[in-house]
Parts: sequence; structure tokens; C-alpha cells
Amino acid sequence: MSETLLKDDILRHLTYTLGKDPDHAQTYDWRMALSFAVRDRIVESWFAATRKTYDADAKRVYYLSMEFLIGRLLEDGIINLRLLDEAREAFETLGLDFQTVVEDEPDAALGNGGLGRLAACFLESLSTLGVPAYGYGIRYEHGLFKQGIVGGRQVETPETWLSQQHAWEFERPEVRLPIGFGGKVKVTGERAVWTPAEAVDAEGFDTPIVGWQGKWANTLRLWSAKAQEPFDLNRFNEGAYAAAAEPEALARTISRVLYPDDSTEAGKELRLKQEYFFTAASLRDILRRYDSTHNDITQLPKRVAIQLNDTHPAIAGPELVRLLHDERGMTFDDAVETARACLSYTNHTLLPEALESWGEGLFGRLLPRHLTLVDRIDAAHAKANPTRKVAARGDGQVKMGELSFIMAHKVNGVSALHTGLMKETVFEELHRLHLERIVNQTNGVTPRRWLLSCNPRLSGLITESIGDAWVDDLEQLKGLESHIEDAAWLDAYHAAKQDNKAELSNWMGQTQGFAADPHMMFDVQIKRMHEYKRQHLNILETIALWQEIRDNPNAGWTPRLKLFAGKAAPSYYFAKDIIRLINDVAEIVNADPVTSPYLKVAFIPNYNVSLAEKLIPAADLSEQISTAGKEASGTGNMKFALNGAPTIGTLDGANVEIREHVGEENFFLFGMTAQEVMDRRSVADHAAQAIAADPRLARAVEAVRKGTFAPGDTDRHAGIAYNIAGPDYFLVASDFSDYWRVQREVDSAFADEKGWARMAALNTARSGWFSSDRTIKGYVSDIWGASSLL
Ligand code: F58
Repeated sequence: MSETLLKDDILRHLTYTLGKDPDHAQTYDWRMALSFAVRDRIVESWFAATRKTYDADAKRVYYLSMEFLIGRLLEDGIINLRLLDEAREAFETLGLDFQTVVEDEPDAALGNGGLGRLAACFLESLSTLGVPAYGYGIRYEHGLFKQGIVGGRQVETPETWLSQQHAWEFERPEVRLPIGFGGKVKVTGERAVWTPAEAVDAEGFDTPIVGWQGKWANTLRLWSAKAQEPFDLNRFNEGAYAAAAEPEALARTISRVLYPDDSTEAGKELRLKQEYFFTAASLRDILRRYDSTHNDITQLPKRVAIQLNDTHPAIAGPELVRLLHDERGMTFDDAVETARACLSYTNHTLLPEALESWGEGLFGRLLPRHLTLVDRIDAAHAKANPTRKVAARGDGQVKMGELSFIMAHKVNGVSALHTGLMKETVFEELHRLHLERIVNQTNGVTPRRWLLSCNPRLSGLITESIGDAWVDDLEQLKGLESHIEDAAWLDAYHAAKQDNKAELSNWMGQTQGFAADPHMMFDVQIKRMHEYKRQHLNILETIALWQEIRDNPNAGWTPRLKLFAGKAAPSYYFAKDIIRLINDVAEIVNADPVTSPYLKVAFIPNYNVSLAEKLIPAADLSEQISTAGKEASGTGNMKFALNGAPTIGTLDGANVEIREHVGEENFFLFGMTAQEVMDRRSVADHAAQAIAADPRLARAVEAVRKGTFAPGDTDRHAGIAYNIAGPDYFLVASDFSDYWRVQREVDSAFADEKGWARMAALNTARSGWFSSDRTIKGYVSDIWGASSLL
């Protein structure tokens, strides 16, 4: 570790790296100087880890993911290197506000939601555990769009995290790999030579990811697309300036923006190009690294484990077969076997619309050789499994789920329930053919970011109570249970939550225009906006509650703040309508003097990792209310439980396991099970029946329909009302009555301050299993066959 003082290094970087005189330095300069000083300390363990991996000839894990939702890295680095006190002190003596400097860092929003955030937690856990690993993805110039709310509606603007220098990355101009598309395939015998029609270069940018206590650091290598010929000088000299820059602009398009969703047709081709671009570059890089110290390619699976984070890198199957067979002379069967022994695949959704498939026209045009290889992979699979009906190619489509399954030695779901449903539904036949292939690895979250760093009050109390070994052995939180009966301890636990709430409330006052009363229950639903996640169930219950409080204001209501945050895909109109309804309800409800002491509603714009870090420690109640069977796992649910917010939720995804761990008396369960959901759908008029049976629900739906929350524009929300009263595929109406009932149980439980604190503390004490360290250990032993070098 570095012997110099952090403060000296900050000043040195300010002067010599940033070229700034301290007297004139701005927040940005100080933040960069601090980042470089921290980065220097990470680089030391990064190099040591690389050397150790080469010396041990260890198996490396390669995590291929279109998304890494890493958020800010400065505080994370400081926390993991245990530099917090020194950094604070340094800034104090410099007369600067440390928090302002830390919060100046833009979020690296290279992901949409849970899938991308999971990848980021996994990278941190891999480093904490000392497992040699690389994350491979795309260095998007623009991450997930910024969300503003104008007149209650979502407006999107481009995200610009790279408009300032990114402090953590190292450009690798020497790692530049050509990636081709289209063109011709010349077959000779069973092998082929592919000559692409166009090509771009993939240039690597490396970010070190440091683990707890700085003992190990792995690499996140993100690919940026560059033109092979950056500039057409002839055209420039002819005065055609825009045309001269065209090749560069076209090539860059591939890594320009993160795909915000898969709900539009537009951009399909670009999306497939992005997928092939980063997968092909990563595989070539992996083989290059392998070749540098090995000469027998048949032994690749002993040294290389490649995880496909969903189907986005599924082209890795045929691409690796192509590299091994066409380019390296392996027989086709050996190439498939070798590739399969390296590859494994994680499924994150059963929603049919999110399962990727490509029209064979498009696929064949961009990747002509791969289309033939998909057929050969199918044929080989059919030969080995003569009864099989399923195939990767069929009905004019290449189906990436099937392809990934066939090309992986292990396929995993992300919660016990989800894994079971995978076996029964989307992969039913493939599972029957390959009974050993599907395994479960319930998701987890890194406790360094999601407790130690984001909740210093609670983590301080925990460390005072049980020492700090919990940070990388989260099951030690169980040790808190013995403190819970101690009234003074429970008061301290409660006080930490109250202080977090007060802090959030102040922040809201400064930034959102109203400071909520911290004595209200902070009831929080934060996640992507989606019908299956049912933010509309939550807002409907809010409306019913408002109506009921108005009827009877003196019934002893438990004061609540309903907090929402989340982005809707730009083309997902129903989700956007729900955002507008929430904002419109907030406007009416918050202005109502009768209900105001008991009910407030807020939609906080631009949900991202940093906002989650603010909101979760201040939450009292966690809303995890998806239609059972639809949320593969959820990871926000784990963060809330860990930070002492009991869940109101359905038996969906990892909620099931959270409830088992925290105890059913510390979890507010409601709603239909996944099986009941399937049965209920076959009742033709399920929504109408549910509405007829519950006058409270009928009144709330009617208020939405007739425009109660859209004065002067009475049709505005009618679409939502018709949906709930009509098709209601996600069964909002059918689950409403039970949700209402259990929310009132929540009211009474919250009114008992001590009882609630106890329940919250038990949630913390019993959530240790949901550490991503536990998840990664599962992948290491059941899927990757890798090991820790610490
Ligand atoms: C999420 N999927 C699941 N997909 O919905 C969630 O239950 C699970 O906890 C999480 O993965 C981690 O396993 C998810 O986030 C996406 O963001 C897609 C990415 C590609 C475009 C469409 C959305």
C-alpha cells in the first residue's frame, strides 16, 4: 500500500495531473484529484492480482454483460480501501466539503435496471473474494437517459457521463480488435472463411474494480467502437466536411447509446450489432490472453469460464465455435463441446416479450457464417437427442434463449421460484433433455455499497455491536438478534432510521420542493416502471386511501408518505401513463388539507444508483408487489430488507426467500401465488368480478376513469382505468382487496413504534444470506469451477 499521505497525493494530482493551482480549483478538479489519488492505491493491488493470476495459471471468470450499472466509484473505492476517515480529514484541512466533492461524480449509468446492477455487484464481490475475473461490456457514450418530469410527464434527455473525463478508466489503444459484419462466406469442406463487408475496431478501456480492504482488484474492460479509417481526407479536401466525418460517426454509433428497452422494433439491427460487437471482441481478447501462456486450445475450459448475462451475448456460442472450428481447425463436434464447457448462461426473465429472437433475414445478413453454425448446432443437438422438438432456429427466427441453453453447460435462474418456473415453462423441453443443466443461484447485493457505504448510521451501530467482520461475512448480522431485546439498542437502531429519514426529508426540501415529515411512514416503491411491477396497484391503493381518509379523517390513520421513483422505457406508453397518474394524484392529494396530515405522495425524478443509495436507508416499508411469477428475483427487495425496511409483497422472485429468512411474521404477504395467477387468468371477467366484489376498488377505479386527478382533461387517465377494469393481464383488480387489507395491517404495525423497530431490526439481522458474496460463491462452485486466490 502507498506510504504517502492521501492529502499530499491529492495536491500532487491537482497540480501535476490536472494542472490546477489549489486557489483556483473547482469541485470538479478536487474530485478528480481525489479520484486519482484513490486510483493510485487501487492500481497497486490490481497489478498484484494480475501477477498472482498468471503465476498460478488460475482459471479466469469472464462475465459478459451488455450492462454494468456501476453508479459512482469514488466513495466505493474510498470505502473499500478504508480511506474514509483520512479522506474526510484531508478535505477538512483543505476547507472543502467532502460530500459535495463525492457527489460531483456522475453516475456511470451503463444499465437499465436489476440485470445491470447485479453485474456491478458481482464484479465487486468477485474482487472481494479474490476470484480472478473480467467484466466485459460496452463503453456507451450515453448511458441510460436522464428523466425529467414536466407537467407530470416523463421527458427524456441524453445522459452525458463522458462529457467530463472519466477518472477511473485506462484507455488501451494497443487493444484494438477488428469486428466484421455482413459479407460473404466461402465454404471449403466443412470449414468456412468469412469475409465481412464492413468492419469497425473495438478499443478496450479498463477500469479496476477493487474489493473489500483492497486485497484484490479485477478488471472491467469496456469496448468502444472506432472507425478503422477515422477520416476521409479526400472528401474533406473537396469541402465535404460532414461526409468526411461519416465513417467515424457510423462506427461510433455502435457504442453510442445504451438500449433503453426491447419494446420497439426500431434499432433492432443496431442492437444485434452491439451484441456481436462486444461479444466477438471479448472472445478474441480471451483467446489472446489464453494463447499468451498456453499452447493447447483443447484445454481452454480448464482456464476459462464465460458467463452470459442473459441472452445479449448469446452469439458467443456460435462465435466461439467459429473461432475454434473455422479458425483453429478443431472438429465441429469438439469445437461445440469445448465451447459448451466454457459457457454458461443466466436467465433473468420469463416474460415472453423480453426473450430475444432475431429474424433470420437480419441475422443472416449481419452474421452469415453464424446462421449456418446455428443450424449445425441444432443438427448436432437433434442427433444427440433424437426426440427433441425444440431448436434454436425455427419459424423464421433465431431464438437466443434456446441457443444459449443448448450452448451452455449450466443455465441458471436468479431465485428459487424463478428457476422452478424456468423448468416448467420456457425451458420445459430442454430441461427434460438435460436434467442437470438448470441450477439456481439466487441473486444477492454487495453489502459494501448497500449497507456499509450508503447507511453509515446503521453500519456504525452494527459494527459497534458485533465488530466489523460482517462486512465480508454478512451472515454475521445474525449476531444482532441477541441485541434486539435490549431496549437501549433498539432505540439506537430506531434513531439511525429516524436520522436517515430526516436527512432524506431535508434533501427533498432542498431539491423536490417539499420536505416530508420524518414521522410519517416512508413507504417506498423504486424500480423500473412496468405493468408487471404494478406501480398502478400502489397508486390505486393510494387513491382508495385518500378517499377513505376524506370520508373519515378522525379514524386514527397512520401517516404515510408514498414515495415512487423509476424510469419508463421511452416507447412504453402505458408505463409513462402510470408516471403521469402518480404525479397527478400527488398534486391533488398533497394539496388536500383534510388528508395532508396522513397522506402524501411524491415521485422523485431520475431514479438511478445514487438516488437508491439515498432512499433505501430512509425507507420504512418496501413495496415488492409484482404479479406472482413475473419478477425473476428482484434485488432492491434485498437492499430494503438489509437496511431495515420490512416488505409488503407477493410470493414472487426472491421475496419468497426473503420471507423465509426474515420470518413470516416480519413480512407483509398478500396476493395470489404464481399458480393462482395462472388459474385466475382463465376466468374471463376476472377484473370485473373483483371490482364488483370490492366497492372501495370500484370507487378508486371510477375516480381514475372520470378524471378526478386531471381537472379539465377528464379523459387523461381513462386508459389506465379501462385497462384495470378490462384486460388487466397483471391482475391489479384481483389482488387489490388483499393488498388493501394487508396495508391496513402495516398501518397498525407501524403505529407500534417499538414493535416496528423490532421487526425492522430482525429484517437486518436475518438478511445476511442475500450478500452477493454468497451468490458468487455459488457460481464459483456450481458453475465456473474457479477458485479464490486470496
Ligand atoms: C431483472 N431483469 C429482473 N432486465 O427483472 C429482476 O427480477 C432481477 O432481479 C434482475 O434482472 C437481476 O437478475 C432486468 O433488469 C433488463 O433490464 C433488460 C435489459 C435489456 C433490455 C430490456 C430490459
